[in-house]
Amino acid sequence: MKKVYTCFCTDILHEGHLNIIHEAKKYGDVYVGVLTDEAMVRFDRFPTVDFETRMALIRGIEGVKEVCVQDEILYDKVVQRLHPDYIIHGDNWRTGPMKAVRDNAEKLLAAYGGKIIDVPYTYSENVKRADAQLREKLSMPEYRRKRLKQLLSLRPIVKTIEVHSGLTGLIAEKTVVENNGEFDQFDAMWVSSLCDSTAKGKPDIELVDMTSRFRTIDDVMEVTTKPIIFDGDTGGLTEHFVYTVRSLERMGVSAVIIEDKTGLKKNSLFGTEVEQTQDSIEHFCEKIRAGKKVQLTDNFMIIARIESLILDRGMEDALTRARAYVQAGADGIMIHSRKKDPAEILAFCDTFRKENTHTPLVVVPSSFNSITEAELAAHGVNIVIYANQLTRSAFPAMEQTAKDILKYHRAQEVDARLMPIKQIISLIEEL
Ligand code: SPV
Ligand code: MG
Repeated sequence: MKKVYTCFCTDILHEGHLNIIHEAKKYGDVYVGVLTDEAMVRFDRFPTVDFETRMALIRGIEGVKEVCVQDEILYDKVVQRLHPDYIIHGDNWRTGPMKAVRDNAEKLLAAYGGKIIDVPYTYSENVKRADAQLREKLSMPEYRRKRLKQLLSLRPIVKTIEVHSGLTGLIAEKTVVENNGEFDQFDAMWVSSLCDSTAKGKPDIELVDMTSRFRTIDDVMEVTTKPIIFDGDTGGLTEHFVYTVRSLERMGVSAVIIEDKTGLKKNSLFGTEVEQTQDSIEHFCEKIRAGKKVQLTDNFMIIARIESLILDRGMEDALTRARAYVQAGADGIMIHSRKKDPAEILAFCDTFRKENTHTPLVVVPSSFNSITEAELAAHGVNIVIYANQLTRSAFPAMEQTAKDILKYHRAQEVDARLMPIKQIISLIEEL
C-alpha cells in the first residue's frame, strides 16, 4: 500500500478535515501528523486543548493507520522518517505564508518521486463558524490570562510588542512573517504607559488614570486574543494597587509590571536628567505582597521592575532588590537600562540566573537595541518587550503626510506611500 500523509493543526474536527481524510484514503494508507504545541504556537494557532487530546481526536477518525507527532511546520523530519508517497493538504497552502511550506514539501517529495495532492479547501459556513469559535474562545479572560504562563514554557523567549489601540492590537495579533519556512509572530502585547499616554497627547507621569488605561485594554481585547502585559507604572498607592490587580485579573490580563519608584514618576528613559525617587525595598515589597495576596487565580503575574541601573544606583543595589522582590512573591523581574551597550543588562541577567534559575526575566531593549532575541535568551531572558517602536514609527509617518498636504495644497503627492483605501476598509473583519 502507498503511504499518504497529512498534518492537522487544529483543536476540533470539521467537515474540511474529514474531507481530506476521505480523499487521502483513495490513494493508500493514511498517516496523520499532529502539530506539537510549540509548532502550533509559532504557526498562529494557539492550542485550546492539550497535545494528548489532539492526538486522541485524530486517533478517533476511522481509517487512520497511524497518528504521528510533527514538531515542525516544515515536513523534513516527517519525510525522512515516513517516506510518504503523497502529502495531501487543502489547496489554501498554494498562496500566502503557507506556500513556502508547500514548496519545501514538494521539493522533498520530488527527490524520490513522491507527490503533493491539493484538495479544494472547504469554504463552508460550518468551517468558517468553527474557525471563528476557536479564535473567540482564545479571547475569553480565562484562556487569555493563562496564556502568558503557557508561552513561558513553550517559547525560548516571549516576544512582546507595544499596543495602545484596537488598530495596534490588530497589528500585534495578525502580523506573521515567513522566513525560509520558519514562521514568526509576536506572542504577547505590552500596554505601555508611555505610548498609551502619548496616544492621548499626555506626558508619561501617571496622569492618564486607570479608568482610561482600562479602556485602552478593552479596546485591544475586543479585537485580539494574545495575552496582555500591563505597564502599571509604580502601581500607585498600595491601597489602590490591590484594586488594580483585581480588575486586571478579572479582565483577563496576564501580568502587571510595577516599577520601584515613588512620588511623581517620569519615564525611565529620562534617567537621572529629571528628579525621580526610587522606592525603599521594604515599601515596594509590601506593595508586591499586598498584590499577591488579593489575586484570585494562579495565572496572573505581578512582575517587579528594578530601576537601579536607570537611576545609577549600581549593580549590587539591583541584585539586592531582585532577591528581595522575589522573596516578597514577585512572579518575575524586569531589569531596565537606558545605556546603548547591553553589557550591564547582561551582567545583571548572568548573575541573577546563577542564583535563581526559574524566576522569569523581562527586558525592554529600547536603548540597547543591537542585541538579538537569541542573545537575550542565551543570558536567561524570558520576555522581550518592544515597548514603543510602533508609536515611534507611526508618528513621523503621519507628521510627514500632514506637512506634505500643507506644502502641495492637495493629497496627490502623498498617495503613493499610503495604504490603499480598499485595503484599509477591508482590514477590519466584520462579524
Ligand atoms: C513604557 O513603555 O511605558 C515603559 C518602558 O515603561 S520605558 O519607556 O522604557 O520606560
Ligand atoms: Mg511605562
